[in-house]
Amino acid sequence: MHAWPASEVPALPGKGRDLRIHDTATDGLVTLDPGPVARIYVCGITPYDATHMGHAATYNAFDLVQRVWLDTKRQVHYVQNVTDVDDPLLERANRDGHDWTELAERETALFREDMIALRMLPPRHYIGAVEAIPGIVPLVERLRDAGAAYELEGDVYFSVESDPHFGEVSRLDAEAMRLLSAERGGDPERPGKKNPLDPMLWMAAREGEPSWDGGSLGRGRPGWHIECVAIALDHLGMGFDVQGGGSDLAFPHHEMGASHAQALTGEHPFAKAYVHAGMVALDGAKMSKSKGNLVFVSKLRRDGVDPAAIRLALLSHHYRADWEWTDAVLQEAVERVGRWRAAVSRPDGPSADALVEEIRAALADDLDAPSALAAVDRWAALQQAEGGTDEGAPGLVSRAVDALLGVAL
Ligand code: 5CA
Ligand code: ZN
Repeated sequence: MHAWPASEVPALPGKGRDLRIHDTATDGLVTLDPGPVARIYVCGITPYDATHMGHAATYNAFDLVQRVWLDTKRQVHYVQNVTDVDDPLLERANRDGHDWTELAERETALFREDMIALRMLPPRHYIGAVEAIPGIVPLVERLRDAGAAYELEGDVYFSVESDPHFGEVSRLDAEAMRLLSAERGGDPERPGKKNPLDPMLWMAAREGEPSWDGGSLGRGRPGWHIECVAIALDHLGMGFDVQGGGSDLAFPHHEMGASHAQALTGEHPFAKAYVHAGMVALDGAKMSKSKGNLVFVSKLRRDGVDPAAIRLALLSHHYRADWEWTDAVLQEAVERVGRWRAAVSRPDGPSADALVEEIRAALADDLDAPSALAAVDRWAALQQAEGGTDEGAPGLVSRAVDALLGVAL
């Protein structure tokens, strides 16, 4: 699958700082020490509806990770998937009488447009679940042959007990895991499973549903977690730096993914840090495609809202916070972008060298975008109140805001 074109990242004087970020598995801050090539996997969309502000907030967080690393003069090897076959996608296509492949293609195309508008840097590899199937089948066969997976009425399940590290990503107790498993695509009630939490690796072909050749597994389609594992192992290998997604993916998705990979390779850990963005709500409930309480990026764009303001609205909340999207959040961002543009449009201004370091320090400290915005606000206020004589300053601010925050002034 093709990704989308990258917006230019202006070069800044000096060098950024190493990223310290919250890791769900240790519930603490870790300073990452990637080599010259930092490796990150971020879970992509299930393309049955348009990009909403919750998705955009999550991708914004990981775009900042990429920008911080680029500023440390590293290369970034960023991989993202598209879950282009899964139950919710097939259900939506059925409900609306659409072809599921067309629905997936249309929504993925719209997602790309939204990502371009928001200046999100593209992944280096953008891989669909369907195109990953030839790589998934041998992994499931290997797990089965090693005794880490078993068959139940033609379906193949992963045995969570095969990974001694199972539970270490989300650190939840058994009851919480069971509840979340039922809520998020698992089937803890299905009789015959060795452990109610065991997730499906391969689903035998169902009447009226698409299926693929699964070699010795028979025709069917892949489970959700193994999709991301196959893509991550293929393009990044074990022990990559960051596994990212919204906090709703910590369990079961990232927990199961880590266990699949650890059982497959005998190595630990799958990722050095598991990083999770908070949930964006609307009208008091998590924004979700299944609930339908959504604000779409594409709708705002059609209404003429400046994408830079949408991006600033996302940046005005710490990525780990759960927050609520409101008109006031957007209005504040529209006003902020106006103030910043006025400030950088003057021929000179107060020196901005310290500001660049403040933005760098804020982002390196667990992606503290609100503090970075506050620093730019202070510079813009000083420019407004007193101005300055540094001829390079407005240009430097504009470049720094673009390179580090993805906002084009
Ligand atoms: N395709 C899978 C991941 S492999 C999936 O979860 N797709 S998704 O379309 O449901 O979500 C895409 C990303 O957006 C995930 O990282 C998810 O955690 C995040 N996300 C979904 N809803 C919200 C929300 N309300 N707030 C913040 N992030 C969200
Ligand atoms: Zn995923």
